[in-house]
Amino acid sequence: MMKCDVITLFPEMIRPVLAQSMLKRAQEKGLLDVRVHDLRDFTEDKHRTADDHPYGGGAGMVLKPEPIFRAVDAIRAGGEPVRLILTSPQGRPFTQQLAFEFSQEPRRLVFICGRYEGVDERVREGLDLEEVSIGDYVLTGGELPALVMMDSAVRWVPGVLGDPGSAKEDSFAGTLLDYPHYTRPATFRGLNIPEVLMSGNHEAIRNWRRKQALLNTIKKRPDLLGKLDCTEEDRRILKELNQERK
Ligand code: 4H7
Repeated sequence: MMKCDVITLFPEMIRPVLAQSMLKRAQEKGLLDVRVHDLRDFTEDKHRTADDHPYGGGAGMVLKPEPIFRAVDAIRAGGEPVRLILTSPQGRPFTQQLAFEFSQEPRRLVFICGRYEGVDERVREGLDLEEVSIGDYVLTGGELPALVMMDSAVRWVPGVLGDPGSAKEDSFAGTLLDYPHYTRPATFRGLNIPEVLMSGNHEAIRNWRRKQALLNTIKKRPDLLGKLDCTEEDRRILKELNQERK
């Protein structure tokens, strides 16, 4: 069971996504619990102000520390231990490995979503939090990264995917890209599916898929091959591929 909290100025960026597809079903099955907290509910002035101008001047606004600390205090008041995550471009990279780790986390995962120019630095100084980034690009807010991390982690919770093998077999689990997939019709606009997939020879199909996965990885992400610990079979297939290229 994965337990999450999201602290955000835009709860409606989170809620409709949680109400669809796998994230919805994971919650219905009791495998995921997400509580969305509107940062404005933790302000104390009549205008419900969550941001303010930066000290030292400059353009844009900064998220005030008090509402964020109050939101975290309110979550902590529930008595469950928490793991605080600030989604930020300055964070350590989010990976399949960290997604798996989140899925196994017994504490509540509390995602703090930054906005505007970011959060007051005392949020980092005063809260024991981890800063995590979904990639080297800038977004207008931390909400999409929080959704990305929850989505990627929940796939690892047993029972969320129909077939327990699915999470493991996907791209990156073994640092290889995926093999090509086909469904009906067998011929579409003159394009045929590979013969082997109709052969009923499961060993040959398994072999073909592994070979295509290796080929895909060589072509699209050669950097990933370095990290792969090759099986005997992989070495054989790689040799075959080398032969075929000559
Ligand atoms: C925390 C601090 C995550 C959150 C600063 C968040 C990219 C990622 C944000 C900022 C995010 C990621 C505010 C800094 C907008 C940049 C223009 C929200 N962007 N931002 N500024 N890669 N933005 O995971």
